[in-house]
Amino acid sequence: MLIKRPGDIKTSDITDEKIYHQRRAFLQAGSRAALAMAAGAVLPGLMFPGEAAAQMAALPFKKNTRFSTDEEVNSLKDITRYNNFYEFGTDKTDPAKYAHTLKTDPWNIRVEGEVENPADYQLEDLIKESQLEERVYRLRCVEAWSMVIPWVGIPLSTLIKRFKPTSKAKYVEFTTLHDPVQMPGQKRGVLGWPYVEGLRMDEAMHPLTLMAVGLYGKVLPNQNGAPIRLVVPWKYGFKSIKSIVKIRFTETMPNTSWNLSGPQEYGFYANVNPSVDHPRWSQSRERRIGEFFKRKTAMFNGYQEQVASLYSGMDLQRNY
Ligand SMILES: Nc1nc2c(c(=O)[nH]1)N[C@H]1C(S)=C(S)[C@@H](COP(=O)(O)O)O[C@H]1N2
Ligand SMILES: [Mo]
Repeated sequence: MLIKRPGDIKTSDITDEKIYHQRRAFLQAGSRAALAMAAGAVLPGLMFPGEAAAQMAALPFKKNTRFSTDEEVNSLKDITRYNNFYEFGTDKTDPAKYAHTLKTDPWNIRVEGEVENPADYQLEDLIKESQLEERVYRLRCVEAWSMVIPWVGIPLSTLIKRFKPTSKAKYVEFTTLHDPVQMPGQKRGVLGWPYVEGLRMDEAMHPLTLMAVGLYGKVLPNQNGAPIRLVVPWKYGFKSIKSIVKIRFTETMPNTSWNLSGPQEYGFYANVNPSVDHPRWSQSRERRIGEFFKRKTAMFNGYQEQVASLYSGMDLQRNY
């Protein structure tokens, strides 16, 4: 497979690849869904989704090298066609095929609970008023594969400071959109819907924790959790909840979808930890997508230096 560093990637490469796939999907589907996709594109009046994608284009961002790995990034193809997003099916290729039914503009985020400024925020405004950063992070799935992804996003701490949680707020709960029409996978009971996740307040405020709105310098593709998803690089991928419509500050530990579906297998913390195995498989190694040989999984996915202090004194065998 093709591995490139972000600097080597020409905008034209990405745009061309995107246009190609969308046009192909358009031609193959030739259906109402494809027309809906064209109609729902960011720029009204453009009939061909490929052209809309070309315009969607670049997000303004500043590179954050301090928080970026210099490992090779995965290709756009890997990042956008090997996904977990059960709202669109459980196969890795389902989200790329079906997530075009999600309408991401306009997008509202409700902020509620233990917070001084509860409100409905328009995503567009939050983005306009923030400095977007590019950060290249490792993502490690509990299923023992991993990728390196050049995200573009806003540090979650920046948003939280703006929302002003009260002194009672000890946790943050995130909720994905619940709409079985736009997300047909929600018609099946593979998980409880909507998908929910949570972080302890210090984890949410940690400088590595990002709310991504883009990747590879472009608006986030639907299959990666458009228009806004969480990225917590030292935790298993499932903590990084997609297509977020609600952020709630709570005094008590919130429920999480995976913990509800299998408490023995998926704990609240879900820190990447090679010495605590999943009950059905080892967590000591992982396969980087695009590579053949497995590599060793690092404690906290390699972010130990930055995050270990969050868990000092905690038994990580018990709090998995
Ligand atoms: N709403 C929602 N968020 C989700 C999931 C999901 O099924 N639904 N899957 C999670 C899992 S298991 C992983 S590994 C990552 C995958 O993110 P990616 O497709 O951008 O690589 O998304 C996470 N966020
Ligand atoms: Mo995952």
